[in-house]
Amino acid sequence: MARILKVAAAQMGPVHLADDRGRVVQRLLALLREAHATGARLVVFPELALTTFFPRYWMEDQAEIDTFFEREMPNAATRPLFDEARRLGIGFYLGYAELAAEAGRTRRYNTAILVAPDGRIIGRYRKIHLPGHAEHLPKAPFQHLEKRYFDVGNEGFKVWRAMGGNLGMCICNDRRWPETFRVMGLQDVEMVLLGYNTPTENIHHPEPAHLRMFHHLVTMQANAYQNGTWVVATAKAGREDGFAMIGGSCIIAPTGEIAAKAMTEEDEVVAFACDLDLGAYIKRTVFNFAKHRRIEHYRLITERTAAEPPGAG
Ligand code: CDT
Repeated sequence: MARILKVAAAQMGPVHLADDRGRVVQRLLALLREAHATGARLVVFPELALTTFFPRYWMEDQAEIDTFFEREMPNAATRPLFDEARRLGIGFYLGYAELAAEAGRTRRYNTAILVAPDGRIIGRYRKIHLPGHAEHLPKAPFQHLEKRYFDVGNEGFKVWRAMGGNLGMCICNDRRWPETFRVMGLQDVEMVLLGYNTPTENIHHPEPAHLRMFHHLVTMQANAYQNGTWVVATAKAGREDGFAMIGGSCIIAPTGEIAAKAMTEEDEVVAFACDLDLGAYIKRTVFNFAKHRRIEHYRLITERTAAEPPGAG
């Protein structure tokens, strides 16, 4: 029998600084219900879905920074989302800023959780490839301070057996890295869930605006195919207090083809009935890892971080 998992990417338009959690959760609830009405059993919300993309702001007061973080999940603000998802029997991925106490120390992560249709949190991913910078760049049009506000994720790239398939998670910038997908591919991932906030402008190097969407799609399409997996990618899009971010939420098939894609930069649901067995022939043939991988030639991937020209070592 075919293993069909109908999944929805629940794209959000902008969340402004002045929007409180209650208002945001009302929007998430509306998206959840719309996704459920399409027949979806799993909904993917964006990265840092509960607040504006606050790493664009330079802040020095830790108490102010911490207002963007959640100390527990669910909490009073997000409980209605968990309750409604359980009532509808629908699972979800939610990205948020997590404040955690670990071995007596406070840690801050850019986190996503996987919540089962019965309301249990069954998976957690803490973002590993933190982009941007830690120092203030006063000349830049906005900041990208993920390296200042977050610790590097400490739980690896895991895959969970859930909803009838093998589900993995990552967050935004992780999607640009083949290592992210290959580590999950080696755990036989069948669907990778990810949320993102991608500014339309690259503050590190001027480049044509169209490249932001091209790179977003080309990396995920290639990695979907090379690992025989579905990819469900959900944006927080549009102009948050005037700062523009790309849309382009999409569901990508293991063939690398785009199965469904958002049209707007607003709250929008796109859904697709994904055959979790579609990637099997790719994993059996061209990307049969057991048969074709040559790990004896891949050592540099884990031994070396920065590129070094030949003869420099
Ligand atoms: N949120 C996030 O990871 N955004 C990055 C921006 C990269 S440029 C600093 C992204 O990969 O889309």
